[in-house]
Parts: sequence; C-alpha cells; structure tokens
Amino acid sequence: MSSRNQQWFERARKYIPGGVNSPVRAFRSVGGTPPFIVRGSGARITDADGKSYLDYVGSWGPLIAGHAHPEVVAAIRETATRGLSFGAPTAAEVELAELLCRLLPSLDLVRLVNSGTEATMSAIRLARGHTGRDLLVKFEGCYHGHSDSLLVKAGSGLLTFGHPSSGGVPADLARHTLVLDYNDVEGVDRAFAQHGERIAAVIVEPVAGNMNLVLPRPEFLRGLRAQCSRYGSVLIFDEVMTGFRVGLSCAQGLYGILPDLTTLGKVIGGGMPLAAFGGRREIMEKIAPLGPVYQAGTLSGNPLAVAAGLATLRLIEAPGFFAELERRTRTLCDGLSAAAARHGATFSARSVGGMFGLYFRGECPQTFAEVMRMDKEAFNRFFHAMLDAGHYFAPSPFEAGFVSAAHDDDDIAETVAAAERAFGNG
Ligand code: KE4
Repeated sequence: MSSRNQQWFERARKYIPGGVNSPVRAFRSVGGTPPFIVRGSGARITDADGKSYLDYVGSWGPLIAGHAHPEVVAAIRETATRGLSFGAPTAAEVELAELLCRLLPSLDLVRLVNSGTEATMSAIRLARGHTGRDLLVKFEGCYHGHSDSLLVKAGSGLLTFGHPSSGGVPADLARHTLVLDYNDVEGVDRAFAQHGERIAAVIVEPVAGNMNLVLPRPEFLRGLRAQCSRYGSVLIFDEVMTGFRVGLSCAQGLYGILPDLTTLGKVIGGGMPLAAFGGRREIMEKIAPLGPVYQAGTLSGNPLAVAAGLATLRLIEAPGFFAELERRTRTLCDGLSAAAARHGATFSARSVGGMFGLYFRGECPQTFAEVMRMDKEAFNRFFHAMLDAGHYFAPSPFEAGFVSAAHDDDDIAETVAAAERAFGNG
C-alpha cells in the first residue's frame, strides 16, 4: 500500500512540474519520495503519514524561532483581521524599515520585496543604473535566486565571460556576467585589473550557503571591498541566507565589511514571503520613484509578511539569543563529527551562528572545487538513514543546514544518537 506521501506526490506531478513548486524539494538529488508536510511546531514537522521529524531545514532558513511560534502566529492572526493587503503604504512597513536600518549600519534606505530573487535582481539593476556599467561579477557555487543575469556559468577560460547555466537565458545577457572562483583573491585582482572600469557590481554570499557552507577567507572579503572602492563598482552582499542567521549584525558585522548594497530575505519574513534590498543613500535614491531605476511590486511590504517579520526580528533581538543558538548549532556539529570519528567515517562539519555544513570529506571545504569532491553517495546514505529515523536534513549535499531556537539540547542529543547508528551501519 503506497504511503500518503507517495499518493500526494503522484497527484502533485499531474498538476505541478515535478510535483513541486521549487526544484530542490523533489528529492531528485537524493532519490525517494519527499514527505508532504502537514504541520510544523517548534523544532518538528509532521508529514502526511503522521511521521514527525526534527527539522534542520527550517524552510531553508526563515524559521529561526521555530515553526508556528506563538508570537509570530498571533501577529499574523491579529493583522489579518484588519485586512490582508492594501497596495498602499502602512505604518508597519516603516517600523520594519527603521528596525533593519538600526540593526545594519550599512543600510541608509531599504526597499521591501517578496523574494530573495526579487531583491538580488533589483540590486543588480540598481548597481548597473547607478554606475552606467553592464558587467556583473559573481562566484561559482554561489546562488542568488533565478533572475537571468545570475543563471550563468563560468566561461571556457579564466576571465572569459559567462554562458547561460539555464535554458531560456540569452547568451547576449549571460556574457555580461563574469564568474570567478569563491575565495580566489588573485582571480578577483586579475578580473579588476582587466575589466575594473566596466564592472558595475560584484555580488557575493559573504558566507556561502548554496554550495554547502563555505566560509570566506577574511582577505577575500577585504579584497572585494578594496577593489570595488578602487574602481567605483558596487559591492553587493547577498545576505538572504546569512542575514540575521549568522548573527544579529549579519555576516557584514561578523567580518567587519561594509557593503554598498545588501540583500535580505528568509529570517526577515519569519516564514512569510518577504525580502529586501538596501544600502547607501546615494545609490538607493536612484530607485523609482526618486530616480531612473524602476522597481515595483503589488504585494511588496505585505502587512501579514511584515507582521511576521517584525515579530521574528523582535524575538532574535533578545539578549543571548544568538549565543545560545550558536552553542546548540556547534554542539550538533561536534556531536556528529565525534560520532563519525568513532565509526571511522570520512566526515567533517562546521557551523557559524545558527547555520551549519556537513561534509563527507575529511576537511571542511574552502572552495567550490573542494565541495564538489565530496562523497555524494555517502551523503545520500546518511540523508536517508537520518530521514527514516526522523531527522530531516536538506535533500542535497550542496545545501547548508539550520538550527532554530526551538531545538533544545535533548533534540540535538537525539539527532547525534541517530547519526551514531547511521555511521555505525555504514
Ligand atoms: P528566493 O527567491 O528563493 O526567496 O531567494 C533566492 C536566494 C537568494 N540568495 C541566497 C543567498 C539564497 O540562498 C537564496 C535562496 N536559497 C535557496 C536555498 N539554497 C532556497 C531554496 C529553494 O530554492 O527552494
């Protein structure tokens, strides 16, 4: 008898491409049937078969306070009784913008949008409009959403311009994107020496989370800042994932680098569709209706999403929130590494703030090439053993994981014990 998850997946594929509304959810990298989630509460989610899991995906980062947090749900419920959307300014949007600008010194002005893709797409258009230049620099392994200029893979040789990495992206557009190696300071220097006067912007995940977790070399971020300042290019920190996840001052505070523009998402919406881009006044004032760079959105600043975001940000501002979240995330990584070592498994793990990376290789990777040399089969075996045991990790070896404030020490210990059994079974 097929499970309810299988029944829903079969029905879903009749009406939705691949049965999912975002590709990674289809489990094509790990195989098997994705659980169809019916509810979340705190650190756990429950699927259509009634099976519960400790959740280390957290909707890919937003659920930092845990699922269905009473204060977040209450804020949404109370707001909804006064209407869902007006397409007109509301006071709550001002309160959220004020809060973001207070928490991030690099934000003079901020614009709310509905997704991380919209935020990065708008920031890139703004940087191009501000500089009058076309060339965009990104890094292989970093993901910034699915706007055309970002779905580009590296050219054939070093410093050659990009080619489309997705169907439907015009080659004429892709060639305006230069794809470099993450953490390669010399490569950045060569690119600026050769093209600096034409570079509109560099967009980077200041802590990479879309090629699994890869930390920046401090000289890498410092180098980007220096070159962008020297050539008048816009430095965009894409903090959609790291924003208010690695700490209250985000990655820019952790590494002490002030970007010109920042994109945010995930945590700032608390699980509702909300993202943002913001930065230096001189640049942000080029956005409509003040300046010539157009950007708009029917549901931008949506009252329910703003209510959820404000409630979430107020929760994470609590004294000690990140110290405790960081301790629990590190405890998880240390526990998994110790369990792997006891069974001779080739495994490493690291965390920063409330996000972590698990690697089926001896050392934590520092480059995309090192990430790609991970043992993907070993990851898949671990993933399914843990899923069967009720521990839900990202269904891909190239994704970061997330701990919430709702994961307590017992939950972490339960996951480590399940990993001990998984590593023991090979
Ligand atoms: P969205 O358009 O998915 O809201 O955000 C795009 C985005 C932009 N920048 C960064 C650094 C991101 O991590 C993301 C989205 N992250 C993925 C997780 N790898 C979302 C999961 C998915 O695509 O379903």
